[in-house]
Amino acid sequence: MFGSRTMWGICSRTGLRMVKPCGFGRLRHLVKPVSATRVSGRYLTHQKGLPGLPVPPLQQTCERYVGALEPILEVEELKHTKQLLDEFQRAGGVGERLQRGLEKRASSTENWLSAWWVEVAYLDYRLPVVVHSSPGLVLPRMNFSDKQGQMRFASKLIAGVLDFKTMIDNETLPVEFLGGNSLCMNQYYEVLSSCRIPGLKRDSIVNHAKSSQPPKHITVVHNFQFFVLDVYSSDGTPLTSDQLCVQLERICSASPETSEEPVGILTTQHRDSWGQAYLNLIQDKTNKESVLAIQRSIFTLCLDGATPPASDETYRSCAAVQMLHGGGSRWNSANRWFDKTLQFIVGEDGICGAIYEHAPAEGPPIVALIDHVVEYSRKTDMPTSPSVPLQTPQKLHFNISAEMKKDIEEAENNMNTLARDLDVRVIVFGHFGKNVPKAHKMSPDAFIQIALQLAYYRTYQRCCSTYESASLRMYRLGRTDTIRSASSASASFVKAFDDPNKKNTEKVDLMEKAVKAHRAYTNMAISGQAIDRHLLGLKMQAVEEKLSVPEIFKDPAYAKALHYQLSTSQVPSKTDCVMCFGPVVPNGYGVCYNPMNEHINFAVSSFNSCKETNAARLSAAVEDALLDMRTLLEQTPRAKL
Ligand code: COA
Ligand code: HC5
Repeated sequence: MFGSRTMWGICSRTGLRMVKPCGFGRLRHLVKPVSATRVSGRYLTHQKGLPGLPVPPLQQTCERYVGALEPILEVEELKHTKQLLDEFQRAGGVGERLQRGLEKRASSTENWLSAWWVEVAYLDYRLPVVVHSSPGLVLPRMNFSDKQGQMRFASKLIAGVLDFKTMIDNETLPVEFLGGNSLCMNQYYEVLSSCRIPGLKRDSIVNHAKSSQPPKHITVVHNFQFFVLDVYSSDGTPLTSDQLCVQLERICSASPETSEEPVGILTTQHRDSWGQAYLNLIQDKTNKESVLAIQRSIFTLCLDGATPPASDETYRSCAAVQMLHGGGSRWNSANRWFDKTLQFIVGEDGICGAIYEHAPAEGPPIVALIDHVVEYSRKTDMPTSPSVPLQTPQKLHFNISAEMKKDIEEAENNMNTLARDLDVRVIVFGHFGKNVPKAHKMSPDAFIQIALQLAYYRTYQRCCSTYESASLRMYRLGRTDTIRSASSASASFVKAFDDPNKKNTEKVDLMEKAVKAHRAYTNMAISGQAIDRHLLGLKMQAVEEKLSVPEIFKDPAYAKALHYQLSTSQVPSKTDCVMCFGPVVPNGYGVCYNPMNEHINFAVSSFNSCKETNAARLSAAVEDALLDMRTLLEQTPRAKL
């Protein structure tokens, strides 16, 4: 699945291959002005050429499901599940009916899964987006340490995003490739000018890029106060970074520390509570206009105040916390609008990064944008500014009732509890990167995943249900499926590793098998043949057809399979950055990693309220596992492949 197209430039940041000549990028002369929307020809032609997401065969999924359960279930439990699956698949049974329904749906929709997935994974999910859903991204510490430097860097950052936006608007973004196949580019059109809106039971997403008058402003938040900043001049050209810097200075002078209500903190709430508070908030006309201005804005820039002190050693972990939740109400948690799809965060002391609301897109498009911004910000030949007067940035006002004040107080308390609960450890594993597994002819991603399995097993003496994100972007509107990294092969390897009765040759053989099995699962997942989204689809189809939910979904084994104590994701980037997210279960870990050639950045998260988990302990175990696996490979002569 890899490496067949040597003539193309390889984009090491996403692990995806970027191809200029055959993208819609070639037709630069056909460019549209800034307001161009996605409905023009090139983009659509590319999208239409993509295959639709397949519906895997029913029997295949049932068999593979049993295989995936083996390492995490007891024998008796598995026997019970097999019986339920036999009944489910029986000729003329409910499985066949649902499968037919799914196949019909696949033939009449652009993607049979994506809308359901966005609802189930995001819009119906009611825990706060903070920590529980929105990923953070930490950039290397920048070279500034005061307010002036903060504003100068932030203005370059805005200019860099606008430069990337021009490529989106003009459809000159290079198409990405994975294993020789072109990828769906839709997510790039979903991340700017969009926002999540809280509802009472289900949230929604608005995307103003598609409106007849797309927004020309960003929102800037400083000392918890929001401003609208127009970033295009009247002739449609983006403001230069010099001009933007002047505007940011005006914003900072207009927003000293005040006792104004920190309204942004409301977006950290449980979604039902925020949905209710939102209705109250927007009853007031001024508030409604202010909220709309934030929702419509291209993105939000958070100019943060001070952050808790950190040593060089803890810097990246502290920065990850700032990106994920802002550190609580006394630090920067209210200096955000967490519903906003994309928020850039720039602190006073060189700390910078981003957080994004996950519903509209996966990490890779966000990372591609950020890589571009970093490259752009390093340019020395910035365009110079014409000296035209610029409109004063507008402050957004909020009228806060006594009831809203209470909501804000409650949000502050809950946010502070959540901030105290989250533990994040960033480690830069410096001994090797993709180079070592490659030299041993192994997939680096699979090698890292098997090391995670070993680390977990050594810590808990058991395997756990493990999630790794696999991209489905080979298909139109594709999002993700699950690579189940705990397999029978990985279980055999991790159990043998510290067994003194096993020979090294045997251990290496088991390692190879585990790594190969993982890579095989990956290939299966990215080609739409994994099990998790298919099972979800069958369940949703039952709901759609108003049938009772089949027994296989009420089976405790299904709940166990979905209780991911390891929730992991590889997110590569060109820039040496770290991405992070929280655990998805109270007693689990979130592990995000960015494998570079000679080192690997990891962010491991856990909850302090869970006595069994400890991010520092697991990250140390991961380092040991990687090193021990290398040592084993180096010390053991291998059989011919
Ligand atoms: N021998 C030597 N080299 C190998 C190899 C082997 N046996 N197997 C793989 N490689 C090479 C590949 O050619 C590739 O080379 P490159 O660095 O020059 O590009 C490199 O090793 C990496 O390959 P691998 O580690 O196998 O992983 P991958 O890049 O194919 O990525 C996934 C695997 C699962 C991460 C990827 O398919 C995917 O789905 N990515 C998206 C995940 C995502 O969306 N995350 C965010 C969710 S919000
Ligand atoms: C900026 C990097 C973000 C990575 C986020 C990510 O991996 O999200 C996963 C999305 C998916 O559908 O698999 C979900 N996860 C965080 C729970 C792994």
